Amino acid sequence: MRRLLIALLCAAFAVAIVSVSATTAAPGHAQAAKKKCKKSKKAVAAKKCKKHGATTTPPSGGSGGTTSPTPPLDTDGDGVPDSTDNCVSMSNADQADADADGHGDVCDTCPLIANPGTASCPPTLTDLSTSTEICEGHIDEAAGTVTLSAPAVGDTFVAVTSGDNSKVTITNGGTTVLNAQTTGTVFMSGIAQGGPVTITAALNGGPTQTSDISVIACM
Ligand SMILES: [Ca+2]
Ligand SMILES: [Ca+2]
Repeated sequence: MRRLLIALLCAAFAVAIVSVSATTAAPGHAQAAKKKCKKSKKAVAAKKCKKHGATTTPPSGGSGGTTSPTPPLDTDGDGVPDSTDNCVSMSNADQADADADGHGDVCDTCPLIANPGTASCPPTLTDLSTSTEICEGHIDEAAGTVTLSAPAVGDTFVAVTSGDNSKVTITNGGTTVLNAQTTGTVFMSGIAQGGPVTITAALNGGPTQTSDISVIACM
């Protein structure tokens, strides 16, 4: 009887130990299993990325990312940014501006006469035409015409000079193009026979126009 009781106690004790070891070992085993699963998932994802040629990027906001500055706008691609280009729509790397009005020569409608900002080009002298001949002894003969590129704003005086005052003189030193007109008549006097004599017209010191005239004997 005593032996039987001892045997039963031992059996009960053994069952208890097995039960306790089973309950305490379970969490550790579960954690190990979870870790293994997590690693396995990462490995699968990495393999998938590699297969599609993608690379992993650091999370945004971290210290690993860098941004390059946006280059300034250069519409005509001449190397001069729009913000400082004197001709934004046409390439002019040299930025040439003969009349220094801020409009580059290549897109300045009047490159030799300053028209800063939105100002239109002022009228300029475009032509001087004279008779081929003028009569000796004729005084104040209408023998020439000057032409402006646009109607004069106010009365505009055009200076005209003779290359040889002993043969041809210019009455009043030139002619006046009246307000809103584009032409003016040049009066001359024939002094002595000879020629050709070069006549020159100039407006406000700008480009000049020239023409030749001779003095002949007239009946
Ligand atoms: Ca440019
Ligand atoms: Ca200019």
